[in-house]
This record gives sequence, C-alpha cells and structure tokens, in this order.
Amino acid sequence: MTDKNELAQIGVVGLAVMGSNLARNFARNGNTVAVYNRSPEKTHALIEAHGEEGNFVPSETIEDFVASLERPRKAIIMVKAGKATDAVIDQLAEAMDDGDIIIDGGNALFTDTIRREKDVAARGKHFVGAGISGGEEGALNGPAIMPGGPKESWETLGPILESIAANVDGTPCVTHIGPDGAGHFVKMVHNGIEYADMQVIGEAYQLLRYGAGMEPAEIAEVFREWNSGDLDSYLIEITAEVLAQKDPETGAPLVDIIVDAAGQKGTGRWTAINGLELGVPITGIAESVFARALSSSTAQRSAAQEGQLPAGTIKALDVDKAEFIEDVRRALYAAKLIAYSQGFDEIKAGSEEFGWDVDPRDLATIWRGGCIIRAKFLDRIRAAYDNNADLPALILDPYFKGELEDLIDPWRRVVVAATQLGLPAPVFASSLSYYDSLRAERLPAALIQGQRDFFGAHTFKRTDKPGTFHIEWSGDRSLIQTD
Ligand code: NBP
Repeated sequence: MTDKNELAQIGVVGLAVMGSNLARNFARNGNTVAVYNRSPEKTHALIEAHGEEGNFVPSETIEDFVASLERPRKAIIMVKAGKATDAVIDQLAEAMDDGDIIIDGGNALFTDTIRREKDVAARGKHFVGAGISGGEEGALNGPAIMPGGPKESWETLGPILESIAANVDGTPCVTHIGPDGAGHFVKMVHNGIEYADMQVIGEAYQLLRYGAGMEPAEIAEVFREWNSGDLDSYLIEITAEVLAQKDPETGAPLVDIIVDAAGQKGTGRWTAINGLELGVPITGIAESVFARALSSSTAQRSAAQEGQLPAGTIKALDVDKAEFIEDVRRALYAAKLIAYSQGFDEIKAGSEEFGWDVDPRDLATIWRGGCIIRAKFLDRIRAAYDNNADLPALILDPYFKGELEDLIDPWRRVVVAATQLGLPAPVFASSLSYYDSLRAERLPAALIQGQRDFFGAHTFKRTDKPGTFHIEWSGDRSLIQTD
C-alpha cells in the first residue's frame, strides 16, 4: 500500500539489496516508511514487487522524500559506503531541519563516522552511524543493529529500530553503543571476528578433508553434530549446508567446484589495521585477513605449486579418525575463543582511546541474534562480563579457563598434526602461540630490548630495580642509568 499524503515514521535512502530489505522490514512491522533511490527504477521495482507488505511512501526527489517524513525526521542511508554516503548526507542535511536525524546504516569506516558526526552536528542535525549486521536476510527478517551517535538520538530512534531488529528471548538485538563512531567501530570488529570465525571453521574443514581424508558430505554431518554443542552457531550451521551441497551442473561437491580464492570488502582489513594502530594483538583476525589475501594470490600460488616447494620428509601422523575429529572440534573451539577474546580486547582499547564507554555486555547480548556471528557461546561471554566487567581478557574468565583445561591438549595435538601433515592452519597455530605468549613467564622481548639498546641506545628497564638503563656497547660495556 502506498499513500503520498501519509507522513512516514522513518525513511530509507538507497534501495539496493540492503536498503530495500530494510525498508520492507520497517513496513512489515507496522511503520510507514518513506523510500528514495537515486535512480527511480529501484524505487518503482520495490513498490511493484512488495508494496503490499505495508505502508510505503515513495519519492523521486530527495526534497519530496524529506517532506514525506514526520518530525523529527529520521532517514537511514543504505548506499555504497564512501563518497556516495557523503553525497547523500550533504543532500539530506541541506533539505532537513534542525534536530532531524540522519542515520548511516552502511559499512562506514568509523573515522569517517566521527568526521561526519562533527560536520552534521555543526549543521544542526543529528548523525548516527549504525552498524547493521546480518546481510540481506538479516535486513529483511531482523538484523543486529549497532547505533552510535548522540544518546538523545537513541531516545527517538530506539523504539523504531527495536521494531525491526532480531529478538532473542524477548531482548531486541539493538542498543545504543556509544557516541559518534562507536557503532561503526563495533560493527567493524564484529566483522573482523567474523573473518576469524570463518577461517577457523575453514581450517577445521581443511584438516578433516586432507588430513583425515573425509569427503565433504561426511564432514557436513560432523559440522551438523558440532552445531548441537558448544559450537552451536549460525556459521557452523551454514557450513554444514555448504558442504552438503552438490553442484547442480556436475553433481560434484559444490565446495570442490568453487574457486578457492576468498574475497573481502575491507572490514576485516580495517579491524586488523586498527588493531595494529591501537597496539592490540588481534592475531586471529589479522591472520584471517592474510589467509584470504594469500588464497587470492593466484600467480604466486600457482608458481609455488608448479615450482614444487619442498614439502619435507616427515611422515604424516597415524591418527585415529574419531579421536582426530574430536581434537579438531576442540582446536576450533579454542581458536575461536581466542579470536573473540582478542576482538573484545580491541573494542575495549578503542573505547578507551575514543572515550566511548562501550559496555562489552551489550555486544554479547545484541550479537546473539540477527548477525553473522550469532552463537550460543555469546551467552557465556555475556555471563563472563556480568561476573566481572573489568576482565583483563575474556579467556581469563573462570568458565572459559575451565573450558581451556579441556581444549589445550587437543589444540596442541592438532597444531602438531597440521604441521606434520604440511597442512596450513594459520589461525589454529598462531592463536596457540598467542596463548602461550600470554602464559609465558619470560618472553624474548628482553632480548629484543637488548638488541634495541645495542644498535640504537633505546635503553631498557631492569627486573631488579627501577630506572632506565643503557650499556656502553661500543665502549667499556659499563652500565649507565639514564633516568
Ligand atoms: P551497494 O553497496 O551495492 O550500493 C548501491 C546503492 O548505492 C544503490 O542504491 C545506488 O543507487 C546507491 N548509490 C551509489 Br552506488 N552512489 C550513489 C550516490 N552518489 N548518490 C546516491 N545513491 C548512490 O548496496 P547494498 O549492497 O545494498 O549495501 C548498502 C550498504 O549496506 C553498503 O554500505 C554496504 O556496505 C552495507 N552492508 C551490506 C551488506 C550486504 O550483505 N550486502 C551487509 C551489511 C552492510 P543507484 O541505484 O542509483 O545506483
């Protein structure tokens, strides 16, 4: 149904797959929704195909679109992230009145959101950068939404966003994350965790396929079973679906037909870059981004295969298949735990750096539904931060420490097996090194400090007394206290 005279509670600009599904979601949930797309064909197509799902108010100019919104106006931008977003913000800010709210629901870089929030606030309007997770299916049936921006905008926006968000146990998967770029920052790290979660699942598959010699359909059954335990999650569920799928053309397992070069749109890379900038070791996420890059290094990979880099002579392990499968399950759980722990570390560091006061419990709550990393496991994360909001690291929570007791030996065995089999398991292996680094009483950082002092007089601290010291390396090698 469309009615040009009815004022809309919310508007959506950009009606490609995400925007049109979000608009339908608003309409299906009883909101009158204004819709506008730069090229009117998409607006017409939406109304023609889905106009009966609720109340839509279509417009062909941004001015008509703005005029069709009730005050304070609320418009969500769902256009290609980047320049298009800036162009639409400018048009909306021009046409809107003071106090109106512009929401960017695209995958914006959080530093752009911080800049945009300042610019839009200077023009008298509110700007909310909102991370929206769940892909096109989530946009239609209930995404997880992570809005940042001014708290007062949340008072107005909250109820309408709650009406379309996913819902778990009566709790909507949306809450105000924090000021300016907090929402998009958290969405970025969510995507980084998603990269790591997908990569560890991929590594488990690789080991079962080429280590245990199992066929995709058989591995699909294993994943189905895993989905009823600690690993219960959307990603494990769809992994079973993908592995069970046959290619409709050839009848071969689809996974064997798909080119093994993973794509990316950049949010994982941003998460890794930001981790480097903040000095937070998000090794699982960074390795996952590198793993996708390596998979797409087609020329290098084919030269390495053709040139036959030596594989070594160590014989494969003789493992019991059932035990190996269970070990891989536990290694996957452990590596996943590390990736989440590191992701939450990054959120904590970002929140401190930018003064956002993000509550990790909110994330564990809203990520339980709608989003790609939704998992049973998030209830445990929520409980961990409920018990201790200042946990130094997620893996130090008593429940997860207990889990690690049972995971550590299988995890080590799997990394050894992968190494001996010559199978890549970058996140399984690097997460284990991260874990052992955290546990280590002494790290080689002492030696690195010595080297730095040797070549650059960078000084060092002593374990036995306060102060800053230097050795006269090129002189008599005496100790000098510099501070
Ligand atoms: P796209 O990212 O493919 O963007 C297409 C839309 O942007 C069209 O409506 C297009 O209008 C509009 N647009 C462009 Br391009 N340049 C414009 C300009 N200068 N002025 C006005 N409109 C312009 O759409 P999408 O895949 O639906 O994603 C929308 C946003 O949601 C993106 O930021 C994306 O990163 C984010 N997101 C996507 C997913 C997903 O699963 N796809 C998930 C989560 C978030 P036109 O029709 O006139 O060309």
